[in-house]
Amino acid sequence: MERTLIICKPDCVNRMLVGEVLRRFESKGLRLVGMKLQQSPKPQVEKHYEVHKERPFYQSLVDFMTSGPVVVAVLEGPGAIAVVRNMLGATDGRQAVPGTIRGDFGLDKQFNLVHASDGPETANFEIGLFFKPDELVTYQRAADRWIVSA
Ligand code: 3AN
Repeated sequence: MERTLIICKPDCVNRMLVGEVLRRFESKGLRLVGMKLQQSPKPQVEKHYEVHKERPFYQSLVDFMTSGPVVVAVLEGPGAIAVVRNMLGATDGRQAVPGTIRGDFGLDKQFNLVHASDGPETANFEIGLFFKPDELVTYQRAADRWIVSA
C-alpha cells in the first residue's frame, strides 16, 4: 500500500471541479485517508515548492497557490503515487492526453488543476507538511476485497 498527497489547486476549486477529480480517484479504487479545504499559508507553499525555487515561474506559482482555497487530500492504494500521476497527465494541459484530468479539463501549465507527489520520498515529505498524524484515518472497507486481491 502506498500513500500520496494531492492538492486540488485554486483553479480546480474555483472551477468547481473538486468533486469530479475526487470521483475519478475514488472510482479507480484509491481510498481517501485525509482531506481538508484550506487557504494555504505562504510559508507552507514555499516549502512545498522549494525544489522549484530557482525556476523562473516560482514566485508566480507561489502567488497562484495562495490566491484562493485548495483541497488537500491523502490517497491510499497499491502503487498510488504512479497511478495518480498517470491519471493527472502531463504538466501542460495542452500536451496532456485526453482521458487524463489535465487532458480533459486544462489548457495551461500553471493552472493545471491538481498537484500530486512524484515519488515515495516526496510523498512522505508532502504528507507531513500538510497533515498532522491524527488527521489521517486508517480504516478498512469490505469492498476492498473486490479491488485489491490478497
Ligand atoms: P507537475 O505538477 O506535473 O509535477 P512540475 O513539478 O514540473 O509539474 O511543476 C510544478 C508546478 O509548477 C506545476 N504543477 C505547475 O503549476 C507549475 N509549472 C511547471 N512548469 C511551469 C511553467 N513553465 N510555467 C508556469 N508554471 C509552471
